[in-house]
Amino acid sequence: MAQKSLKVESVAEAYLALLAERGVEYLFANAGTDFAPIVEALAKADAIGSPAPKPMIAVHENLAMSMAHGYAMVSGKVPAVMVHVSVGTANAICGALNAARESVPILFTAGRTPLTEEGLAGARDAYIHWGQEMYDQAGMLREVVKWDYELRNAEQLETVVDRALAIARSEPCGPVYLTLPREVLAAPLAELRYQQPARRVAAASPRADEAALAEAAKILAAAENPLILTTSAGRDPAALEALAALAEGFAIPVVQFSPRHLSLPCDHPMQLGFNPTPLVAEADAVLVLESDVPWIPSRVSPPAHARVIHVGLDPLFQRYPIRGFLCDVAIPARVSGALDELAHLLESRCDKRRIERRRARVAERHAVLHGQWQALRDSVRGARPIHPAWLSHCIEEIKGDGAIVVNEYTLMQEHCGFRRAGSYFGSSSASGLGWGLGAALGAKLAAPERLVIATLGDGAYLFANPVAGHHAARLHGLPILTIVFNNAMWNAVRRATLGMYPEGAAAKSNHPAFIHLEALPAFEAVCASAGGYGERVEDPAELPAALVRALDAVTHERRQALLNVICQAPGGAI
Ligand SMILES: Cc1ncc(C[n+]2csc(CCOP(=O)(O)OP(=O)(O)O)c2C)c(N)n1
Ligand SMILES: [Mg+2]
Repeated sequence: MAQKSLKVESVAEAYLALLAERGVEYLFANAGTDFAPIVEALAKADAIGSPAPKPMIAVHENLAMSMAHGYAMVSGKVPAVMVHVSVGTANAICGALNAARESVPILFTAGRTPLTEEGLAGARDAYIHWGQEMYDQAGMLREVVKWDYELRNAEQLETVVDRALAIARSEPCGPVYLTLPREVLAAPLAELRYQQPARRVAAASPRADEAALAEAAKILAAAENPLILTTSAGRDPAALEALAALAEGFAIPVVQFSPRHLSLPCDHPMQLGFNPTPLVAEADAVLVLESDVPWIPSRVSPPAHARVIHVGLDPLFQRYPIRGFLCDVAIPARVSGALDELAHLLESRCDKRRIERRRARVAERHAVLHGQWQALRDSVRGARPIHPAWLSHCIEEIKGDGAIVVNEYTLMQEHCGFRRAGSYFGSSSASGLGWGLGAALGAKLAAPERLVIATLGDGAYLFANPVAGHHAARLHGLPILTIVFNNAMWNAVRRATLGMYPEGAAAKSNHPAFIHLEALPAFEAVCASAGGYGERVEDPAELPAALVRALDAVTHERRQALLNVICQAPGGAI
């Protein structure tokens, strides 16, 4: 435990130095007049070589948040984001919602309009300094973040920064929000004194309660048809192996519903796909691992006699207003540890013959399911417009095991397999569109040696503010491959309409409102305009070669690339 000190001239310098000392490597930012002391402090840090996070410009706040999100989810470190007062915060909230629901730790900060009208250094000196002030700037997002506060003076700096980071890093992790008034940042300060390492650390993750685990083991051992459902077990990298071992050892099938992380390798014998509906209906015990929505109750629910166990860092998802999934045992725990202990408990309780009978049944289902997927791929490989299953399969063929894929909606995982922990990331359950492009850039920043692919719908791409995204890729030297599944529509809106009104007027209309996206710009030219490689692909036979060309630009020329793949939207008439 050491008391350290650093010569500084302002609170802003001390603040930035402390962030760097606490391991915050990057400050993703979109600036305004509130940034003057930060700009000054960064220039000084640069000139004299004092510690500071690396500044990363993003020309839209949603991009800054998405880049920070992608960086945090791949690196496991906490990034800082800073935006311009009330208005910048407003633009960033969609990104904060995404990060909050995915438990992604971000130190989200914003300037405050100068509080004083004259007198102090940093006091108001521009027209906007009145209109941008709010009574409660943090009120806009208090429901979203885990904690918010305003830095009021230099004396509290270390406590405030350490508390912000400790709360962001304590499970379930998530964004915290700190406002930084201009006068406070500009205030003179001669020395930063701080403890290194920090004396206010994050809370350790919870370990499963023994009695609750024993109850869970009893339920699973007694079941004929147990089922594991997960969305994000793989957020804990050790969970992939633990889940693979438990599922295989006790022949329990696994469905990854709406996965945001890879939780089980695609070729695992217990991998039964991505649709829980048929299996939930037959299960007599369900083990839900890190899943906010394990099934859709209006479609299916476990039979009344089935017992349901939920395991996760917050198995009740306490920040969700309503969530009524049946739950007989709820175990707050890191999934990998809980699964290891559960496997140990099951070892002595299970009936080996029953397990082997089940293994044979699951193998049959596995073969049928994988056969159906293969048959679909075979039937659509020549389809024009290109079928998303064929595109997904072609991506699997080129990506290699080391790639990171960031998917906003459109990649079909049954046709594009993943094996390694941390190789797949899906969009947040908050589903704030416009995340994928920025998140892929942040992932590349965290893992520059790995191939990073963003798979996006045409809608998701447009929401991402593509000019800003391609600019960031070029400016920060982040050569990613973006693949747009361009069906020229918001198919999600179409599917929702057909689902509610299968025989309705919209289903019969040639041109229902708010579904088709006509007159789309040439996405490949948008990427090319930022120095990237761009290509439009319409011919399914040409797709593998186009992917190789794009990959070559990314890996050999170290240029970003985009394939604008003209796709069909399967399922439904309009
Ligand atoms: C910020 C935001 N606005 C609107 C929506 C509603 N929404 C969900 S999916 C979707 C369409 C996505 O289009 P695209 O990416 O092209 O995928 P597709 O539905 O065509 O497969 C929309 C508009 C949203 N999720 N987030
Ligand atoms: Mg679309």
